[in-house]
Amino acid sequence: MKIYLNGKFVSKKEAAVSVFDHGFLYGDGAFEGIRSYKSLVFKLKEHVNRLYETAHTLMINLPLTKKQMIKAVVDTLKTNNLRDAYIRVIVTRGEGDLGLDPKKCFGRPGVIIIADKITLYPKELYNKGMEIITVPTVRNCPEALNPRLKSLNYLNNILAKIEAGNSGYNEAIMLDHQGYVAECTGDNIFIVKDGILSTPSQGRLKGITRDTVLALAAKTKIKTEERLITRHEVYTADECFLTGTAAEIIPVVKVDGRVIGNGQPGALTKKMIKMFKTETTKDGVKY
Ligand code: PXG
Repeated sequence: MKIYLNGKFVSKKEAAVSVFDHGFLYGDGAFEGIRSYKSLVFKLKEHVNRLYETAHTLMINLPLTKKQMIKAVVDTLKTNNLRDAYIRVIVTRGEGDLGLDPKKCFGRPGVIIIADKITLYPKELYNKGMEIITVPTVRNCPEALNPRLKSLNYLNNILAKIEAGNSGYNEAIMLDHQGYVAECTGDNIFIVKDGILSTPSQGRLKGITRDTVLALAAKTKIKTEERLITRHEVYTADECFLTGTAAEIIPVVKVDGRVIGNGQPGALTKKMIKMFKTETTKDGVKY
């Protein structure tokens, strides 16, 4: 495996960052998780745009232009001879001293690109649907650390993932700071009620898979809503599913012990999975 590290390809063993890197010391950085399907990097431009938006708010000046970043991702895939892959782009503040002041980071921001494989949930769950729970840890309040930032500081999500695991579940719903459904630890959430597809409007990452599903639904005249959603609405939905680059689209059939719909992956969920699959072969950067 060859890893892109600040403009060079190095082996897994050589791919190391300084213990003084603020990405390591403080989670001071940004990342993206991207997939390629049959030599097409799905929604690469959208991922790069989101990465640069996070970096902009964090005031991290990336050493690459967006165009160079796209090329670096593609080169990493080519170097590793991967046609179907999971790509992790990591941007760190760079090396500094032991204070958290980013002004004292004399090093250039670091850019690391790893291309590998990922399986998030067991395969059979995609057919029979997943059971999830709501966990006590609420999603970061937007005014403190906006969930729209895909920062290297994922402790909020990791705490929720631990709570899910402690209770024997793979994934968990996190509520926002006002008690509405926000998202899961690494996925966005959708519900279907009376043919309308709804997803939370606040307190969550603006997922690229989520936006793809919304766009596909609009294209096929399925009504969509981005709004506040309560747990009661999830419990009483006809269908529920999660979306994410790693997860893709996964049906949810039980939430907090409540059966969703008839307890089977729903018709609209299955339709979206099918449409999404087709889309992954179309919309991206070919290599
Ligand atoms: N919410 C959160 C909190 C995420 O981290 C999503 C939603 C879905 O967004 P996209 O843009 O991917 O549709 C994410 C993305 C992992 C992993 O290693 C997690 C994500 C992506 C890739 C890998 O668990 N989360």
